[in-house]
Amino acid sequence: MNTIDLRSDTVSHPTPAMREAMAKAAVGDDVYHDDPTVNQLEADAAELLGKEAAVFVSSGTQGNLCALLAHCGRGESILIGDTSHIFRYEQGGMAQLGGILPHTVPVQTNGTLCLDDLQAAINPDDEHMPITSLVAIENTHNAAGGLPLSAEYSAQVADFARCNGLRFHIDGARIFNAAAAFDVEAKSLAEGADSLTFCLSKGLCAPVGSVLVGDAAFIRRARRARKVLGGSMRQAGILAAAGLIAMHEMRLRLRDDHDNAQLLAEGLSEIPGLCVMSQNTNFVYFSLDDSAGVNPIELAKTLRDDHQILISPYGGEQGQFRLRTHYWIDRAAIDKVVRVVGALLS
Ligand code: TLP
Repeated sequence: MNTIDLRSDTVSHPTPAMREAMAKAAVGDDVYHDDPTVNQLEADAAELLGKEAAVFVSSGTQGNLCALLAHCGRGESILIGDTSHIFRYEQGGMAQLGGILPHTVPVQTNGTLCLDDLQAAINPDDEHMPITSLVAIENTHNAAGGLPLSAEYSAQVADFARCNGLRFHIDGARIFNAAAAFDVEAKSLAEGADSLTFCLSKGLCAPVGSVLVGDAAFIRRARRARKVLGGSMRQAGILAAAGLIAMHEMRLRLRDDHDNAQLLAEGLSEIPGLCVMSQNTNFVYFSLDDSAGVNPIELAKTLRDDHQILISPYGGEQGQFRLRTHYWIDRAAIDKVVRVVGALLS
């Protein structure tokens, strides 16, 4: 990738090792459970997250929706963060396709949901009201700036769910970033959860795919949900082969992306007129103040057109930007971004 693409970690391309493994992958018809590479990916994913079973899905959005459809019936309600990806950016699939009602609670600045808010949001046993059946959290939390949530917090939510007879789902699209940030095994962050979706296609560089894990009976229901969503795949081992490298090898280097994000944040924070708002895991947010004297949309355009640097303006004209590091952003790229942005703002 010659372009320095910091818009998201979803833009990361497959590595040469992935392309080679994809070309050589053993395949079969996965609807018959016949694809050895998919079977391997699912078995390894279940083990890595400390669950009984797993199902390979096409995206994080599909994994989350399969989970909600497998956990909840029509007319049931789930407790979910008001800035969570599931609530804000998945088209309300749970309501559109599953008749499931989101009941939102505020996401705290540290990315958590407050247990008192969750408790207060559970509907009483009253025939006027939907039955509250599930709580979902997001780790790392995208809208909270990539903040990782600890195993202790997950355990508290698991306790809360158990005491109140709720199921517990984690949107762990970037769960391995959270594990790298705390230097723990990802399974410790999933303990007590009934299900978790994680993505192979973001910082882990696989071209396509996510995995949903949970107990065997849940995964059977999730496979049915995936089928009705048109998400069953046939010789998907070609994709799973890249997924195996993502999960076993790329997961182990995510700390480098966090270190690069920190370097980027440190470099940018030296530039007058620019304020680094936050840096967590592989996310960096910055804003421009009036002294910068540059229109934020123009800045993004100049970076793209003249320097092949892609960043996401965030909040329109308000002058905020979102950057994400990943495998294809090395130290030289970080240095270049800091140098070029510094020159454009001087
Ligand atoms: N997030 C994407 C965009 O959709 C915003 C991004 O660039 O960050 N959960 C979380 C926490 C996510 O950040 C995303 C993707 C998903 C789920 C959905 O994953 P996909 O894109 O594979 O459906």
